[in-house]
Amino acid sequence: MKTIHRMDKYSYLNHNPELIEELYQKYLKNPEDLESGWKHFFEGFEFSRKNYQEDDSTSLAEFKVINLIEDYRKRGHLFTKTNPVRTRRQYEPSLDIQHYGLEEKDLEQVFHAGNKLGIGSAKLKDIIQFLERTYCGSIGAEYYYIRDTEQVEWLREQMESSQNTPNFPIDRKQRILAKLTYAVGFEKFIHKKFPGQKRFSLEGAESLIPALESIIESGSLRGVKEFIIGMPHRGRLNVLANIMHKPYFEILSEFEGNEFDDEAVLGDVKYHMGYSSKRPNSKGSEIALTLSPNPSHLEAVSPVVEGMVRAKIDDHSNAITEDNIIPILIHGDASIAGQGVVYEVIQMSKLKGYKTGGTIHLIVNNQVGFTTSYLDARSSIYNTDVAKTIQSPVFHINGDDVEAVSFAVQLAVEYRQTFKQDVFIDLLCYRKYGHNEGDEPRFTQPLLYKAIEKHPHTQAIYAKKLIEENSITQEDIQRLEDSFHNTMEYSLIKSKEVTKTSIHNFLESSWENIRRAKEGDFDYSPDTSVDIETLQAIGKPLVELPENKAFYRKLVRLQNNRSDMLFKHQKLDWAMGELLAYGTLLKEGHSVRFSGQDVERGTFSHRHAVFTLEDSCDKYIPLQHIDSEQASFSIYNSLLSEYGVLGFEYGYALASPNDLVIWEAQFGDFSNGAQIIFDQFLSSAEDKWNVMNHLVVLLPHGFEGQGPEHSSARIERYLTLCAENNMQVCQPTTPANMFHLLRRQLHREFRKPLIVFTPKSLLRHPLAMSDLSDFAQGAYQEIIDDNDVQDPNKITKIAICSGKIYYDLLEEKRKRQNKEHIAILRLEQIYPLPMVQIKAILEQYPAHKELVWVQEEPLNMGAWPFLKNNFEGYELQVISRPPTGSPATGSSKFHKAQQQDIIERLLA
Ligand SMILES: Cc1ncc(C[n+]2csc(CCOP(=O)(O)OP(=O)(O)O)c2C)c(N)n1
Repeated sequence: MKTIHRMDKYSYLNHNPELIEELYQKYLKNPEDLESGWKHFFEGFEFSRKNYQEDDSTSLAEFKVINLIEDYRKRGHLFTKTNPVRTRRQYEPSLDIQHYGLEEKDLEQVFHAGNKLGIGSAKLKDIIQFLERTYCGSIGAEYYYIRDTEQVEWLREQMESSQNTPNFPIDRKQRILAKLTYAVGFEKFIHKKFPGQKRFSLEGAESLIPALESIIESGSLRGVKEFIIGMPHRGRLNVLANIMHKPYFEILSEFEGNEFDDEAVLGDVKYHMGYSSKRPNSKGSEIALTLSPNPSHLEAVSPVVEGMVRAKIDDHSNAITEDNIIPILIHGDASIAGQGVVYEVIQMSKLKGYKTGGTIHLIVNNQVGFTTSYLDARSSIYNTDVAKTIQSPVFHINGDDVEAVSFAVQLAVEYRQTFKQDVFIDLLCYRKYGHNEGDEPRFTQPLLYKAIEKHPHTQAIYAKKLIEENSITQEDIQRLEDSFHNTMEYSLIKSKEVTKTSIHNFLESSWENIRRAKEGDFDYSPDTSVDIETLQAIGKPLVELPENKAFYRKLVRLQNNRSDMLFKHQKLDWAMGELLAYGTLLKEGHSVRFSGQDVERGTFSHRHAVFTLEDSCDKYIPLQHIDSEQASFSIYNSLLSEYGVLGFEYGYALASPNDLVIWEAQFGDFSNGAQIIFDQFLSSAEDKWNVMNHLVVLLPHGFEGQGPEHSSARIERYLTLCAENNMQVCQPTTPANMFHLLRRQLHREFRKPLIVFTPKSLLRHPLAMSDLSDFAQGAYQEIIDDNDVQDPNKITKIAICSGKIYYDLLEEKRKRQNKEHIAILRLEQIYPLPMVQIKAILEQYPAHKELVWVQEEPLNMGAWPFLKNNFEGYELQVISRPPTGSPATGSSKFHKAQQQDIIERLLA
């Protein structure tokens, strides 16, 4: 239906009674056919008619008032007093009564429409005063676009019944003032004692502290036991001190730049560190708080926090549910508007694989990003407009009205707890200094900073208000300030005794029994074998489908083939290797979580971990039917995101050290969309923040003549990130080795991220099959010897390669005569480079004169650039494609010629 805009409505009201009649008839037939504004309009009309039997002209005037009320609800947020330091932009049309066909003289007129606000029949001027107070004061609410009428009604009721005006008891006011005093005092103290040191002060936005306090307090009074917070640099130290209760002296000691207490880590700057703590609420109940460590990369922590929360919800060994854990994401106004990962995270919020029962988003809106004005930072009116994609309410609040802040965030918590949806709080404030304390803001924002200079700080504004209303005395305030100052002075003295900075192991309790990796850990792989009987018992339900359900015939055939592989031929393909790895881990009590694009079936149709019924969309997941005692298996096709989803899975793994957590890229090259997570988390987090992680990343890789895209997962990039055994980079070539690799992830006493380059065409290659007995013995083979070699003493040339090219070389070598002097080894783990294992194999070939690395990637890519520098003790030559800018050719013929050339160069 054509949308009728509000301006049109007045003219309809005044000049087009026929059109109103037409709309009314439509309304009578089906109210849902009308735009919601008109629907509400006619509801009001009906209400008046039924209750007051009015004549037409009175009804028309009532309509106009109802229309005005509706517009306050819808557009009132555009006319609020929410900006503490400057006037707002002007929006047209305004809410002036003239725009509604009403006049000055109507102000004294009584309208029944007041009933819609719960104030009974009332004069128009009183109705407007009510609306101004509710919708145009310190709180601007955007909620009328929500399509779920129950939510709209609920929000309306909450806000109108209270007129969005808090009526707090004195003790709550005093608590708010105390928090504000600590927040302000903390920044001032550090500013004075450590001049010139970066701290990304919260000054100008100190009401963030009472806001968080109110979220935590009201959440915990509604049963919430745990909050996991993600936030950027700004105000982080203040949050650590005044919300997380990290001791002041510890924070102050960090300004000394001491070395870290753990020599094995490099550490990070103080405003990136994570922290976990337990503290009581006002009634003494314990609340667990975690602040995730985060990199400088704004918003990168958002998906990570969501993943952590979800892992806790999924873990059935605790009592955590969506009801009692809340993720809190704190954003900057520039970063929430500009960073695409925010959108990715928000799109996850209602998906079954990723939802966390609603996130509280808190925006520290200081109206500037570094030096950039909000006018250059977004096209949307509000920084929070992304909220509308998921129909979340947004509260824009004047940060100087700290009671309004406390009140609105409490409402946000209640909304989250009632509807389990995301909610946004846009805290309008300012930034006292430049981007950091040493940065000159007047270079770029002279006018804004003139206003800020003259502006009293939030605590002074609130203290004045409380004194004026006799809630507190000037002496009380002085005492509060002095006492806080003394605490800080004492903490400063104590901080001087600290000689080393301790890196807190956040989420410590989950990681209790897991040690850090040490020297020698990678010289071998642990036994990960499973005996044949157990493999077949676990495998049986994996190769079957329920009798009473109908499946597409090709799927039935697939399962029959799998059954034959397992029981008849005892020779398994890649998919079976993978499924048995998951199955055996599940049986051992490790939950498995797997997500990525199209992972349920698998991009290359090899996995089929999920079977869709033929006559419905129901799904059957064999890995969930292994045993009544098994751990949980979940697999989710993800939204089309890399950055957000990888960040989520990284966070999930952080909070679940005993689960196998896997993310698979559709093709390996797409993983660069998530580069920030690889750089800032997976490869470096252990060094920076002393946190381990064991996320498995599967990246399909291999040069198969399919063009420049999808051939290379960029092995070289991962290898440049490797040092100090920070992560594992592997490329297994057999199903059994993949099985052992996945199992190894949880069969060691420490945890490390695992990047696996996985096959595409090799998934169905007849040579890339493994005997069942290979699963029943041994461990992950970091390097695989050449089993074709008859007499090791005759080997003069050794080729080492990795991945699919092995099979190309093998097939060609077998075809040719007189190649018995060449051995082909497979490097299945490129990092940590298994030199101990490599040496042991090379020593078996005493006559070898030539050692050559063969790769299908161009010379400037693949493992070669890494091996050239790290293959110590041997002279290694190389055969590869020539160096190129693009990873692979778009011509399948040229691809074949290049591949053949590589083979020739080895075998000629
Ligand atoms: C992804 C990313 N790009 C650039 C930067 C550099 N940077 C640091 S702070 C900042 C401005 C952030 O503005 P806003 O989100 O409004 O937060 P504020 O600093 O104003 O609190 C920028 C661009 C960054 N940290 N992360």
